[in-house]
Amino acid sequence: MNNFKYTSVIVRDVSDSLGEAALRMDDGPVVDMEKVRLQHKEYVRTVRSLGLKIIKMDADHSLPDSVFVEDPAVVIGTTVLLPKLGHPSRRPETNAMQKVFEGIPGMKIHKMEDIDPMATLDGGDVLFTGQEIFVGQGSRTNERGVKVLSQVFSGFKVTSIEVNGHLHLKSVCTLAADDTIILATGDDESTGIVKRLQSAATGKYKYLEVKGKSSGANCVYIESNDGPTVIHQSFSVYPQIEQAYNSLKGRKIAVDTSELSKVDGCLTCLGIFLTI
Ligand code: CIR
Repeated sequence: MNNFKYTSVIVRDVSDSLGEAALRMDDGPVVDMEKVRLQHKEYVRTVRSLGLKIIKMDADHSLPDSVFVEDPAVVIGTTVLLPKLGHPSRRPETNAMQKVFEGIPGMKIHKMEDIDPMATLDGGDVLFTGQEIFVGQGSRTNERGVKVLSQVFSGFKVTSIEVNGHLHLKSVCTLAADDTIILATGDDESTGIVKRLQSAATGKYKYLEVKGKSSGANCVYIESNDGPTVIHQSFSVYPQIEQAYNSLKGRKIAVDTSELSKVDGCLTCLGIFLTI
């Protein structure tokens, strides 16, 4: 299976209500919507430049967090899980997502709510390494959500990792190459998450650690026609990540989405990558 040989990506235009109403873990600086739109455009332009077809969903201004398409769908190959999102305000996001997948021939769609109405999960908690699936269990994903994920993706070993102090598992641990996981260990909580993942892992991985303030370590790993590529955050905004990414082989492209980080968005959350 060519797990990361992507052909297309689902993205969604930015909601006008993001700045005012998106969920955020901390009250912080005001979001500059013009900057958000420019950064999102640059992300889409970069992914397109890698030869991927863009499947663009219209913005929904009643759903402030809907640009973060990673959360309302988990896709491996032709199997799609539409989760019941952990936060109630985001749950309607799966409706438009379902329509998109119904329009793609060959996709097998599973709705979490039909399997277990009490289960919740966000796609940001799901780290697929090609060898196994790790799933963060914390504020958004519950034990029943983990169980449904294991049932739907029964061909893979699924291991739950307790996540505290951070929004999602992928806020701390992301795939940076087909055998490499980048780990952010900037605080006690992330160090704990990383330790739990490393001791539960059964696949063979290299680990790359980002010390100091951990935000910005999250990246997107893509095998396009041009070979493996990592899209990471800008070194000038997040100097603490530079050493780790410089030690990675292959092509690296920086895309600055730091304005979205004000509402806890990272790079993986902006796209759903498809191999079909
Ligand atoms: C939320 O709290 O749900 C959004 N403001 C941020 C979601 C980011 N999602 C992701 O990294 N997968």
